[in-house]
Amino acid sequence: MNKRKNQATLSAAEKQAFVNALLALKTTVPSQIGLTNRYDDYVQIHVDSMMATPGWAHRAPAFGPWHRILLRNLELDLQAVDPSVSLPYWDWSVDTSNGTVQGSPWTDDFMGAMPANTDSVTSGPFRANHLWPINVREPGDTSTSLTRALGRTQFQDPNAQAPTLPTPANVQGALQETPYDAPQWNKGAQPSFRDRLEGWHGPGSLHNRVHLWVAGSMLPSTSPNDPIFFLHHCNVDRLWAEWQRQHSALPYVPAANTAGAPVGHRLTDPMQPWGGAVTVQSALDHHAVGYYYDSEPAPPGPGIVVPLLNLPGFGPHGLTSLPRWQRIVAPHGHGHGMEMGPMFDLSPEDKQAGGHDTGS
Ligand code: CU1
Ligand code: CU1
Repeated sequence: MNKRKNQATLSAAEKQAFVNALLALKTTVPSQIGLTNRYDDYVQIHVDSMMATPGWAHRAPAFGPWHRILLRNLELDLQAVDPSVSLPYWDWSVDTSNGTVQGSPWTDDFMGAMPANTDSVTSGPFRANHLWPINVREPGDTSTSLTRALGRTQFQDPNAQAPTLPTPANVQGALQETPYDAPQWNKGAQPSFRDRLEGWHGPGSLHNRVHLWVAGSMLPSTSPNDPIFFLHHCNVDRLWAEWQRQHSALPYVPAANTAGAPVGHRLTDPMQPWGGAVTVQSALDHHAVGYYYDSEPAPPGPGIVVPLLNLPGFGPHGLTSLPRWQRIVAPHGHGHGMEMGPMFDLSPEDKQAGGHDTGS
């Protein structure tokens, strides 16, 4: 079975293989939905997830399952380029430096080091004017290359500054929260592990804070433009898997047919754009999806079930019928298909503390 490793432990050769596979998706593997390349398909699908009503993937229960399948699909595409590659995770509660220190992903043999006085990525494999143009953009967004703040507040959203990353205590606190989700199944639902992991409540603003800390290309709905998106979400997925292990008696909620729960987020609902056999339920056991983490015991057996493998690539489900290229995150205007407001924000607890984390 596919083993996902902590990026801090990758060898130089493993880093290079991962980077090369990403570059291949961006430069040589064709799009399956009429875009420039296969990598950009993932950016567009993430945008589309926000355009649908109800949304497919955020501020609602399927936040965990939907991103799990998106990541697995990318991982399968990477493995079609190089079977030795698997998706690494960035444990942002431990490897917190924005410099080129041991364990940092911000090095020129991996995600790229940051220069001191700009938020432009100017070195490493994803640098400007090299192999990583930003093609899928929200209207009004003119940056055609990657930008990152990495905790420097002068380059961050002035309304949601994150000088620091979530702490191990923030993570441990969130892992204690049950049940998985709760009515109203939305942003701010409590108590809800999903809502706390996403970062809408609780100390540390976990997932959201990491987007706000990296900032730049990680702020809009096109955030998968930055490959760190996938290492970030891989860690988010790992934390969900850890929560599932620690609370194995607790079911996914909402169950099928739960009144008032959004379509696409109940247990047996198909998830878009995959549809068909890719349901919320099919994503619950990550071993059945085809991988495990180096931070958990190796599961017995090959464990390959993966309905995903037998499906065609992203089909027309829901994609061609959706309006594209409309600004979704509108600081001064209206969103489309979702509530107004920034895509990511600090929790009320962290807002009160001026962007600093607020304990555990
Ligand atoms: Cu997302
Ligand atoms: Cu995210």
